[in-house]
Amino acid sequence: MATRKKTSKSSKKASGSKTTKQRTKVVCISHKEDADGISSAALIRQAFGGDSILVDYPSQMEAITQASLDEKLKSLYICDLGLSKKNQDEFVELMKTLRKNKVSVTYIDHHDIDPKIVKDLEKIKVKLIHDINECTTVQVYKKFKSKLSEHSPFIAACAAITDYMEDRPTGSKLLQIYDRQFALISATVLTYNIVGHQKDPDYLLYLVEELADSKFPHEIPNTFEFAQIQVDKLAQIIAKVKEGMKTMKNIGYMEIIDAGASGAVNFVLGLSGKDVGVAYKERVDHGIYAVSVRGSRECKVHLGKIVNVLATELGGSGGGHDKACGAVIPKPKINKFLKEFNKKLN
Ligand SMILES: [Mn+2]
Repeated sequence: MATRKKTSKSSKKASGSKTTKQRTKVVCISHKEDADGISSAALIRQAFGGDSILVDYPSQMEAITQASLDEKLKSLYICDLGLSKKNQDEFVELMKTLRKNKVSVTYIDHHDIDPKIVKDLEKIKVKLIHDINECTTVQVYKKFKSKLSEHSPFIAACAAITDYMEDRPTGSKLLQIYDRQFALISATVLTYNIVGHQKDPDYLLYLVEELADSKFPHEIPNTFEFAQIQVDKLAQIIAKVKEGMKTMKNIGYMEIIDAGASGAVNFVLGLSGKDVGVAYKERVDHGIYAVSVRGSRECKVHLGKIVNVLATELGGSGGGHDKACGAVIPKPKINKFLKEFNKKLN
């Protein structure tokens, strides 16, 4: 196992100074579940230093709240974390508090956003970098290119690949710099290491540091070996999905027991022959289901918008992209969610 560096680059406490509350800290809160979130955190770290805080959707607001209470916080970057009907107003309120305290806030994202929230954020001068047509890391790269290393477009290209956005204007240009197969294998190995380490926050932070340090995924020890283990697990999931998947008129769906829902959902989509696949997994301690949804190329509706509304109606939350999104649904409501979702796709 490689030696991991200390995770904190933040400035030391000003010793002996009696003028308190000097704001010096740079913090980036980013999405921990995929290569776009991890790579965004890496490029922000490369450009501005500071601390990285990696979160999933259920813990997003809590993390922003915690960071906003830090009296040393000077500038906050929030990356690849989409908002939903459930949390968007609370998000604006938190931003207001931060702005009152003169904290500089940059919000960089590519998920669907309510135009009203855009206005609210612009009004309080949150720096909003938002384009639904490029992944977050590509937008970070474009915006802060002058502060980034020669290696950074490679990180951005990998993030674009894993977010299915390597065909977009900037994403495709960045990918063209590199050999396609080299970028694909790097992005994929990176993704498998991220997905397989969701319960190891130190490892995820280590990945952020190594990427910020301009390392290729293959230069980080054991990444390919680890990816091979993940690939084998996925092969086993294929067999399970073939056995356990069910269908309604418009969806294929399956409850996942011993793997991640997001790892299984593409197989549910593909093997069901439907245009929409749903995989869900119980979060045992929370009384909720984590739901992953994917649409085929033929799927013409915006799944993220539908799921955002439906999940909120059922007391959960959700949202995301047109063909890839997620939700949190209270456990007793999962069947209702599936039925209503199927109906809305008519
Ligand atoms: Mn993303």
